Amino acid sequence: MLSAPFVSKNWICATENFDDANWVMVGIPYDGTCSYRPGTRFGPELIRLASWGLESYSPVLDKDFQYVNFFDAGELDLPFGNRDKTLDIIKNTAKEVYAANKKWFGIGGEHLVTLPAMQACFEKYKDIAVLHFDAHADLRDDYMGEKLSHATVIRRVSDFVGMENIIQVGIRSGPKSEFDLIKKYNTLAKGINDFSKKLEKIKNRPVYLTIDLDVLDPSIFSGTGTPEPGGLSFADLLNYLKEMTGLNIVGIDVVELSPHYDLSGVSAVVAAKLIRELLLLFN
Ligand SMILES: [Mn+2]
Repeated sequence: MLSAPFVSKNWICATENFDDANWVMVGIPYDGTCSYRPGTRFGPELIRLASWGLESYSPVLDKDFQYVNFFDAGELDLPFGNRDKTLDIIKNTAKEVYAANKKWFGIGGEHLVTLPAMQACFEKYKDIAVLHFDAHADLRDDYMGEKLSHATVIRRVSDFVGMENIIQVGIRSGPKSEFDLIKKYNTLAKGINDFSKKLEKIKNRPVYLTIDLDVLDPSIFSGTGTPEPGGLSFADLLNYLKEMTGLNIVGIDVVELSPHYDLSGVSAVVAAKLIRELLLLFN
């Protein structure tokens, strides 16, 4: 055996054993429908790299990441030019995770990767509720004629989950038609108190949490394809997540890091730290 230390390719603190894990982390390096600036295909590998700069202890949560039981499956090898086949591969992988009675933790990639994962989740949990953090509503019925796009993903999710089962946080950009839908179904939390009230209604149900990282303000998260000023701070976002303590979270994804738009590399670190806190909160 060689005695020098080697750096694992996997996430820091990930368990080696799939069978023992509660959560399965899957990198999904897909950015085929990005409407403005592509690059999210590089998100998962740079987040994984950034994870090695994290401490395993979170002072805010007073918990240590070493005791979180998650398996890092690595990155899916996807046929980039073929959207439908890509979505099939993601869905089948998520189905395997749910069939093994584990929870899905997807790392994008663009936001469309949420759709097949949530379809797989919905096949197992019919009464799923969805928590959606994003700067954008993603409620368009089509984007330039395309029904399947990162700009339509939550609308497609609503097709089977129902608009009344979606709670949104941080939405601050979109056409009036999207905001009319938001008002009609009262999906958008107006601050943290309203968020808590909305959570009351779903506290006994399985929940899928999808976080588009552009919900954060571009001043702390510039590495994304469609940045929107006026977003949450990291502390704001954590406060929302802490409100969710005790919920039955059965799936999570964190999407839309496009690391090369942030030359400082800070955005990948922000994403990695957020993922650590999510796993600590919902382990
Ligand atoms: Mn977005």
